Amino acid sequence: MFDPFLEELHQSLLARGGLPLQVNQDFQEHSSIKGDAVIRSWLWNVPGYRRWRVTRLDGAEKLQVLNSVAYPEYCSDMPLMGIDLLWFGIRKQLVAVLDFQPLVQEQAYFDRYFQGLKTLNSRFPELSRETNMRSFDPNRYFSPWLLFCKDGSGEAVKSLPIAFKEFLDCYWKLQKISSLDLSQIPAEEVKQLQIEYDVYSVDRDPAHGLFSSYFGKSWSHRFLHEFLFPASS
Ligand code: BLA
Repeated sequence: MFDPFLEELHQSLLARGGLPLQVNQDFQEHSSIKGDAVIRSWLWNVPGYRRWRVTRLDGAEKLQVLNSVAYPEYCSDMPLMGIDLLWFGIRKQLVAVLDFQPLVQEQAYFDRYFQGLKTLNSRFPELSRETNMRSFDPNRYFSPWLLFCKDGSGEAVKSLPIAFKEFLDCYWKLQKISSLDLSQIPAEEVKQLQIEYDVYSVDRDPAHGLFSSYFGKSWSHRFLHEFLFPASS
């Protein structure tokens, strides 16, 4: 069900001068032990970003996932872009998280980068209802205006395509803000904060259990440490 979103994202990357990079064969495409799911990943070289990864997990009617993170170059203190879309077929539930993941939780930083996301958040209340984070700390690498829902009513599914497109458009605009207004966090600090993002996320990400059940512990451990959050190892 997330193929149109994947297509939208990839088209958007191409339009911004993105070029696909070779992904390690082990991670490019991998089937689950039982053969009931396939996980595929892409890496993009996009001007202004040091890493842009995309992962799609197709577990047929049981589970669908689209996940992506953009890491800006260290010379920009722009937020990372985080996408985590999950569809659990058995409980007919959409879990959607879209955020500009802030490097720091400071008012001046929020004022600089979050006007657009703030507006988007207020326009899509059905995608912004969830407040309860069990594994992550909402005050670390998440913004107060993230789009976050766990919805079984079908309401959020309807508005997701338009919200997704606008979310991407809104993120592209940050590059302009960042280039007009010189990065205020020094590059060395941005680098440390991006590394900490990987170190923090690899421990907290609730994908661990899910990956292990489909792909076994060893592959999942490598995928998490080497592809999803490479600065963690
Ligand atoms: C939640 N993400 C989840 C959950 C799973 C994943 C299984 C729990 C869903 C539930 O409530 O039942 C799955 N995470 C994945 C998968 C990948 C992954 C499959 O990284 C990799 C392919 N997660 C992100 C990013 C964001 C994010 C970039 O990877 C930010 C936008 C957010 N995911 C996020 C949040 C939750 C979540 C906030 C809710 C977790 C909580 O309750 O603390």
